[in-house]
Amino acid sequence: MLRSDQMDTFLSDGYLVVEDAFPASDLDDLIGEFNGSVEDNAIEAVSQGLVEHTYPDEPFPTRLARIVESAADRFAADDLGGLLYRNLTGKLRSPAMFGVLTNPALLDIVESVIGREILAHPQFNVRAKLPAQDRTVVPWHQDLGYLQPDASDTMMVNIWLPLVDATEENGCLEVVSGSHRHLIDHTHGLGPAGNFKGLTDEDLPSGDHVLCPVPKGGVLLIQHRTIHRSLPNVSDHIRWSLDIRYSDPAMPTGRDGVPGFIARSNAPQRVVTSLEGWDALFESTP
Ligand SMILES: O=C(O)CCC(=O)C(=O)O
Repeated sequence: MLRSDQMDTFLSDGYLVVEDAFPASDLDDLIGEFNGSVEDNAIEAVSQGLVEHTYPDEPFPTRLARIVESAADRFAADDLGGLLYRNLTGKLRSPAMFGVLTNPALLDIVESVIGREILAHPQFNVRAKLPAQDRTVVPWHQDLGYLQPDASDTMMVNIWLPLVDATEENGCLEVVSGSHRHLIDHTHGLGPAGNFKGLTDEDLPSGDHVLCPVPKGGVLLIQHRTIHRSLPNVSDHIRWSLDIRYSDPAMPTGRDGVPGFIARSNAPQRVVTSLEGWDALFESTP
């Protein structure tokens, strides 16, 4: 649970870093899954001639980057929708991802803010942010700018958590303190690769710009109007991260037609307790 001073900061500034939210080893299963996907994808990419090497001895924080760098056509290898990123980006549904989304320590933090009825929100992302990769440098934005406006009054707890220590050098997030009180129209075509909706410097309300390095096992909490961006990764390794969200199941998610799942509730029969249960929601959604 958050302490009352942490709650006060989250509500007044619109963000909070909790450096020791859960044991870093709680991420081992997910990192294990990602290692397996990096390996499987690399073997297939070598057999297709897309890349030269699988780099089996390279550790998790660098392996995918070394593999991509080995490609003769780096642009093709670095296609975020392509083979090397299969099961490594976006809205991945897997056993370990379900495990992180239902991590009791994370749900305790969320419960401190929105109470015991908790929906794991349908909008979430796995991100592998490689060094010197323009397409993963995210410009200033509010998450609400990416949701339908009916979610405007839904209190959300947006949790950003790194799978390696996130630093200024490898592209941690930066927030505008107090910006959660504003709602600002977003513009298409921003970011160094022009691939994101976002806000220009001129759009920003006043408020301190605060860099938010987060160690592995820690989290950055923001709200759905908190203005934030991610910095370029100028390190030699990948900044792996998840951004996941939680909200009150009784309130609009801003993602009509995409199911979230009940992760905690006073009515135990409502709680989804397995990946299969989460998958089943997609089968029953028209
Ligand atoms: O992880 C990143 O680089 C960007 C994350 C972000 O902007 C978000 O979670 O809304």
